[in-house]
Amino acid sequence: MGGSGRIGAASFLFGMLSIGGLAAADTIQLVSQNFDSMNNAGASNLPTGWRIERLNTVRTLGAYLSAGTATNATAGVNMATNAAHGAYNYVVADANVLDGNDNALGFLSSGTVGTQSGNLYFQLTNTGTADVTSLDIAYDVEKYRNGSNPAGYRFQLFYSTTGAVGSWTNAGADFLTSFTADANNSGFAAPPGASVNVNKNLDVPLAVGDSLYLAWNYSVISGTTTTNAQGLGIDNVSILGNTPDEVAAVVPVPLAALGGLALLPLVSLKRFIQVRARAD
Ligand SMILES: [Ca+2]
Ligand SMILES: [Ca+2]
Ligand SMILES: [Ca+2]
Repeated sequence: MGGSGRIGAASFLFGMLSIGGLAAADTIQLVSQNFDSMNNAGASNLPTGWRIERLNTVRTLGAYLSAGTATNATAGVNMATNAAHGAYNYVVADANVLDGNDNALGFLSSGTVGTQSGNLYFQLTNTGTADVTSLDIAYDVEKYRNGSNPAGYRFQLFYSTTGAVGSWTNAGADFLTSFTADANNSGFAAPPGASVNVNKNLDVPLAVGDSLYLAWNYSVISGTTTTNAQGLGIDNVSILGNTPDEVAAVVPVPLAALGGLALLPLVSLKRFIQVRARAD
């Protein structure tokens, strides 16, 4: 069949979908990660695709490829007031988890040089069959120790198409989680002492097969004094990809419009065109 027949069929479908009001954005789950499969040691490997890094400079990002693949410290219940700075595997007993422990990944600064910034990286790849036009990114920021640093501490999300030094874009206030100063540096008998859920849209596309690098930067909110830090972690990361050219409803297509393919359960105009192309 010729191209004109294809265009006619597509126009017919547009009309049908708008009349029925069936068009709806679809989403695909790209990531669901609670870190709970990690072991409970200080030196614990991160799940595939994740990297972790400590830098000597506040509010600074490095490079995905040069970051490490394991934590170097662990804490949980009653994190010590004199705990060392580091990249932490935060571990808390939880009977609902298969290995009995809920894990989260994060950092603690101190006055000692070594963890003025803590960066948690993830290489997000669209392994699906549909291009993604934007991302719904959700995660929890959990507090494992208070800190009396008057500037407070934060996690800020950044993103990059390469993961290289200097390539990072700030994801904005929607992805900034700040904690004001606490009265002390105490841990918690039942951590986390606070948990803030972030669930926002990041208006960045991700074509099939492409990668986007994400970086959660932990650091003091302002200034360069990193004593009396708060211990913060990231947990329960869920990333959905929005594919608005998908149509959730199943639309019957008349036999004539398909040239013999019969009644096709059509889930998207894009797929219809792909089917048409194969049929041709
Ligand atoms: Ca675990
Ligand atoms: Ca967890
Ligand atoms: Ca948790």
